[in-house]
Amino acid sequence: MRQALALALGTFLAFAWASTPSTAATRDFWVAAVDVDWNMVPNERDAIAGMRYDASQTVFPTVVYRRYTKGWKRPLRNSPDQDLIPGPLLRARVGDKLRVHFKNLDTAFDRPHSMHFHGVEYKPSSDGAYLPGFSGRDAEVRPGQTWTYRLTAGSQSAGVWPYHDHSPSMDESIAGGMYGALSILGRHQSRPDREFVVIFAPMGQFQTIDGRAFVGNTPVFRSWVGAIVQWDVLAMGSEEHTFHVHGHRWVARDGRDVDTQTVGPAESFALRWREKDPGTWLYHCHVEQHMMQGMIGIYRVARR
Ligand SMILES: [Cu+2]
Repeated sequence: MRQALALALGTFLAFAWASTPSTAATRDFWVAAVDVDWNMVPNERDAIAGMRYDASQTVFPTVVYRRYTKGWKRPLRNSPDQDLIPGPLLRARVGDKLRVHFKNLDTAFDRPHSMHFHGVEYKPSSDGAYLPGFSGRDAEVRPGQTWTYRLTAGSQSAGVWPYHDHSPSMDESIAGGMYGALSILGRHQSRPDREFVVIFAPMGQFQTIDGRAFVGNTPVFRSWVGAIVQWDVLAMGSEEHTFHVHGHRWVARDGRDVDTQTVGPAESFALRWREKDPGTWLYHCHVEQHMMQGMIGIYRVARR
């Protein structure tokens, strides 16, 4: 009896395995480090507090990650919601291989740069982290040079993870916005209808979301009633942040329903809901000092 059961179970598992769609793919991404003048407050105001700023307070030269077409032929927007900060959202599925082709096109600062990825599997030559005497060219890609990082989305890689510069210029590069996110679906997980990336990080005198401060500058995320919405929430820097969305709740990792969730340096989480609440809502860090220094934005749900 036990043998028969084991056989039946084995047959079932073999069938389940065989019927798993073979979707594993190799995904190529083309990314470069480019120097830009970045404006943290393009509309020059904190509309909620009624404060005004001018460009001398909000613009600074920095280096960021930019998405390119194959062979770095043509620059692209990093995503529909964000032009340059964060870097491109690198999407994959468990089982996929990722090849991230990186070129340092920084001509303003003459700094080395790199990409270091959380959450995925790789050999030390794709670590991108500078360690004198041990690390190689992956960890200090000089201006004009390139490196290809070879990553695998393993069985423990489902979720959202940060990537960032880990070269000798790591400190100033991260302070200047050299970070982004990987978004890896589970083997059988469907894609959401909308996916929003929120990266909390300090920048200059401001506390920013995706390198911008205050409503009207931070991304305006949009969805519609019935849409499956995913928020990818990450933090860089040295502080904890508490992600909060008005009028909505979601299920945290421990199974509780929450409307506020904490994220610390280099931590990340993804959350989903099916949208049912039309209107214009706020999302923000609920550390109130951070919110007042810029970590707040608008989320708009169409009635549809
Ligand atoms: Cu915060």
